[in-house]
Parts: sequence; C-alpha cells; structure tokens
Amino acid sequence: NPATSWPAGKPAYTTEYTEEYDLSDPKGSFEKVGRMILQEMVGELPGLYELPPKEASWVERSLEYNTQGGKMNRGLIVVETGVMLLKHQGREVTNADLHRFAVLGWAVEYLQACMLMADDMMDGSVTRRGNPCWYRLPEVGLLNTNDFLMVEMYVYKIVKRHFGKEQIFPWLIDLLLETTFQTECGQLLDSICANCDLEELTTERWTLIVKYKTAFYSFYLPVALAMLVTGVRDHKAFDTAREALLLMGIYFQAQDDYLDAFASPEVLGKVGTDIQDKKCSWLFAHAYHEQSTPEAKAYLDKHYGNCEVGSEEEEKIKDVYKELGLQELFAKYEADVEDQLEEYKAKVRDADLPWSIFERFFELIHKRKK
Ligand code: GPP
Ligand code: MG
Ligand code: MG
Ligand code: MG
Repeated sequence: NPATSWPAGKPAYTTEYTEEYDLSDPKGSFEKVGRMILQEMVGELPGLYELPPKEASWVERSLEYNTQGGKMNRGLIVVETGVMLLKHQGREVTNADLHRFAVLGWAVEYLQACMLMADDMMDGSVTRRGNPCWYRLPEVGLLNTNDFLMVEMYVYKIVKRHFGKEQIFPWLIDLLLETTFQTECGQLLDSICANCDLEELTTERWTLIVKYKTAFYSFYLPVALAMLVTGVRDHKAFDTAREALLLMGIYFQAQDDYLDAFASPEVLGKVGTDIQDKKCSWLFAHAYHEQSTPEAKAYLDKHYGNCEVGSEEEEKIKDVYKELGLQELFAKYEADVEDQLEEYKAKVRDADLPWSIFERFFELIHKRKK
C-alpha cells in the first residue's frame, strides 16, 4: 500500500514459523505464540513509530496486563477448530497451519482484551482476572481509553503481519470489524438499561443484549475464523455454525450473569456489579418478569440499581433470587440448552461440519464455575 508503506521496513510480515507447535501442550504452545506476537508488536514501536523507551514499555505493560492471564478459551478454540476442520477435509496439519490458527486465536484474545478494558470502565468494575482493572491503576485512569484503542488496533496489526499478503485478508478483517460492531450494538443495549424502567428489562431484551454483546465475538468469531482460514466457503456451513454457536454464546452469558451474583470473587477473579449497575441480567429478568411475587417486585423496585457493592440490599436481592427459585430455574434452562443443542447435530452434519467442534466448545463451558 503506497499510503502506509513508510518508514522503511513497514509493513513487516511473518510467513514462516521455525518454532515447533506442540499439540500435546495446547496451552503452552498457544502461550508461546502469544509471546512471539507480543514481541513482534512491541518490537516495532521504536523503529516504525518513533516511540521512546518509556512509552514503548507502557504499551508492553498494558499488553501484558490485559491480554495475558485469562482462560484463553476463545483463542484455544480457534486452534482446535482449525485442526478438526483440516482433519475433516482429509488434509494434513502442518506446523505453519497450527501457528496460523494460534495467531488468529490471539487476534480474538486481543479483541476480547480491548472489550474488557472498555467494559470494566463502563461497568465501574473493580477487579478482572484476579487483579485490579487496568483503568483502576492510579497511573492509568482515563488513559485506559487510549490503551484499549491501541489493543483494538493490535488485533488488525497482528492479522496484517501474518495474513496481510493472503487473499483472505480482507475477509478476515471484515469478519473482525463486523463482529466488533455487533458487540458494540450489544454493549449499547446493555448500557442503556441504566436509563430504562425495570418493566423494560425483560427476558426478550436480555436475549437480544447477550446475543450481540457476547455470543458473536465469543462463539461465532473463533469458529468462523478457523473456517475461513481452512478454506470453508459454503454459506450454509457458516449459517449453521452461527445458529448453534449463538445458542451456546447466549447460555455462556447466562452463566456469566448467574456467576455475577452467586460465585465467589476469589474463584471468579472479578467482583459482580450487575445489581448496582441495574443490568438486564438473566437473574433479574427472570426474577422480575417470570417468577415474580408482589413482595419481590416491590423490593426490586426499591433497591435494584440503587444500592452499593457489598451492601445489605445487594445481599437481600440475591436472597430474593434464591427464594424465587432461580437456581432451580437456571438448572432447567441449562438442561433445555443441552437438548436444543442436540437438535443441531443432524444440521451440522448436513452442512458438512464436524460435530466435534460444537461438542468440544460446549464441553469447555458446560456447568462452568468461573
Ligand atoms: C460482557 O458483559 C460483554 C462484553 C465484555 C462486551 C463489551 C463490549 C464493548 C463494546 C466494550 P459483562 O459486563 O457482563 O462482562 P463481565 O461480567 O466480564 O464484566
Ligand atoms: Mg462488565
Ligand atoms: Mg458490561
Ligand atoms: Mg457479567
């Protein structure tokens, strides 16, 4: 590109991978690729962007802090899906293939990191992955905004460095951009709840929110990237995968909402904020609209979105959830999702996709405790 190929050395590409990707150590190998990417990205800051050491180190620290230390499910699933697809197609899995899957996995992890950095500031959260949220560090504060924008751009720099010369490059970028926009629509729906009447926070609204804010980027995106890079081009395959993955993604956010109230912060690595933030969470929507009693409704009217973190009112709202039988209802919803997913088995086979992708992804999240 004549407009951006400046200064000399830019753009830099990586097309060969000398390290061995060891599939018997999926996490370790994935993390190694993560280190390589981090070094590539930080390494070019002084030369190509004239960043002095202090600022280059700032970026490095921000990337370390915000992109590492998660469960890495989204990233790892790109590698696993890629391998399953190649095998399904009767092709061999090369070392380069594995590295390319892992690079796309890291693109998803970086996208996730930037979303979380922005989300934590919007939700007023305190901790993330067992550490203070980045924006809460005294030296960071509002600089968080620039830091998460940089992490977002790194998504595209990573993909450009490793896929920039390939035909599918525009498709990969388009998928990432489209998914980001879907997530932003979801975040808008989620955030506007603060200005809604509790009457409006229905289970229908909940489904719409979580489909957009979570399911596309966490479930469809990793699988769709693996499909694109292994040569799947059939619309029906993407449509079928999307349907099944959105179902799982919606369930995943139901779990997130459930754990927000009922998991211990030590296990979860974050302190729940949904009650203070007046979120249209799975628990609230069901408590207020599906399972309600007049007393419960009156209490929620008075205190939901109108109490402090760790306050007596917050605890009482959790008791109300329990009294209304939401823990049992959640178990029932979970069983329904399992049944619904089974129904996709035939469709997935019909779309010439390996069912193992969906089975594996579901296994990773099913009945999770964190
Ligand atoms: C998770 O919601 C949703 C996101 C992280 C998407 C954010 C989207 C942006 C465009 C910034 P959550 O707030 O329930 O997640 P958590 O419980 O992890 O804070
Ligand atoms: Mg949040
Ligand atoms: Mg949020
Ligand atoms: Mg949450």
